[in-house]
Amino acid sequence: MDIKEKNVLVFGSGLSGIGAADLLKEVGACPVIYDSNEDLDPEAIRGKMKDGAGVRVCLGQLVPKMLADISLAVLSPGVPTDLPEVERIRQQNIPIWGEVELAYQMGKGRVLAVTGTNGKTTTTAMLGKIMADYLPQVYVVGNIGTPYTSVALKTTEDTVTVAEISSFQLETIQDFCPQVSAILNITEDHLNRHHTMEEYIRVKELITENQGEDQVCVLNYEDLTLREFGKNLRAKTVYFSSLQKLPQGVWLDGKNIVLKDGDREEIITSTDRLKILGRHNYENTMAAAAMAYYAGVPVDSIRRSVEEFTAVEHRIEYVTEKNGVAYYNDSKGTNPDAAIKGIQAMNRPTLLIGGGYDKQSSYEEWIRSFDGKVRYLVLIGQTREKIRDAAARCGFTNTILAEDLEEAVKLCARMAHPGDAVLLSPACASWGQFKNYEERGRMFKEYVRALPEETAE
Ligand code: UMA
Repeated sequence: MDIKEKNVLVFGSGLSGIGAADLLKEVGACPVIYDSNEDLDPEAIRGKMKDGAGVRVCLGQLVPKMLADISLAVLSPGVPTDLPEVERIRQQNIPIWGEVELAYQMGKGRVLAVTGTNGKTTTTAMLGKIMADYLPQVYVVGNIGTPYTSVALKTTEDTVTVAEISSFQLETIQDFCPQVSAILNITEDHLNRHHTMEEYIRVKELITENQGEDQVCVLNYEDLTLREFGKNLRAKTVYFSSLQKLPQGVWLDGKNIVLKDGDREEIITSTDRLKILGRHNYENTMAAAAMAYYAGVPVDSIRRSVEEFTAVEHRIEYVTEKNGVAYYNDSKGTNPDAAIKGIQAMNRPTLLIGGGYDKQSSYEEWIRSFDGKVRYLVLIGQTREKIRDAAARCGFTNTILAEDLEEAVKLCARMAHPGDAVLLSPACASWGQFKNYEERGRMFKEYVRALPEETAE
């Protein structure tokens, strides 16, 4: 589609919206930024752009006249596709692309894309490192925090773009086609947006929709939905498994991560040599290694990179020790399944801080995974009563409701004994209390660092 001099509606004025608007302006299109939040300041929105002068900004209700001269609409990932405003755009026969599709259409070079309910950020960051250690120009983009549109015009036939792609972003792709894709796992999340598990799975699987037989899709063999899905792909399926030896693909053999491609079998590394912990992280490593291998990186180079890789911020991140208590920030534990990984990684009695925005998840499985490790569950946010009731149904009654994160940290500090851990791993999104999980994690670390150190008398 030729969008030069065309008016393009950019829905959402967050990171993705600004990235999209900048790109559109740079290619000679006319972005019109629309945001349903009428309290925003149009001047401030223009100010976030590289060159926002003269850009039309519409706030509040999306009225028909705003759509009169629009040729294309670009949705930010946070905008639900079944919103009445989006329906209105559809009724006007205006094509709708997601921000990722816009970037893909305008970008060049190879794309490697990672999706899955959990582990996406770690896998993307690790794959980004493997690729950047081997190749001169690599961009790491997407849900990880840098909008794809913000780098798309810098890409060339020789660059590689490593993208973390969420289900929100996959909903609005059209031609997006990674050379290598991966779906790490699919467990319950974002049901408020996708409504049913079937729909959530369908959307996740779109990552491989446009791939052909020269392309590769890496899937978790231990996720039964994905195991089945992999049997009928146009792309070459490569499985990884943390539980069993596979005829081909990547698997964990004791401590060794092994790759087999045809007759060639190689040990990529041993889990003892990795700086990230837990079975889920070994799975992330296997996925990243498989993707890099099929993107042409030699095993020696993959080995060096994965062994150097350290954990990403907000993912079971060690903060500090105060008065003999270790504090961990797992703010990225934004759904029950991710939070289960958080609690499983703890090897001390733990005071757990949970709760937040209600994505209509069920919490029982998370609570059952406490396994006697959680001394107190301190709850904050919209879901705090819901989680307390779910915990009571599971027989866990050591729950405390706190006003906010700061109070929760102080309560934990007061109740913790030397040798305990305090873990923020909320099983919920941060929205409503914080801008995003990063802000929640940063605030947690600030509150922890501000706790007084007791000095021996
Ligand atoms: N908006 C509307 N109407 C709506 C919804 C939102 O006008 O119905 C407006 C809001 O008023 C706001 C803007 O849209 O001004 C926000 O857009 P957005 O929610 O798409 O957020 P961005 O700042 O563009 O950030 C997005 C991703 N956010 C979401 O998917 C919710 C970021 O992922 C991503 O890092 C960024 O693009 C860059 O690619 C964050 C996230 O929470 C980390 N992702 C979810 C997750 O990981 O679970 C999917």
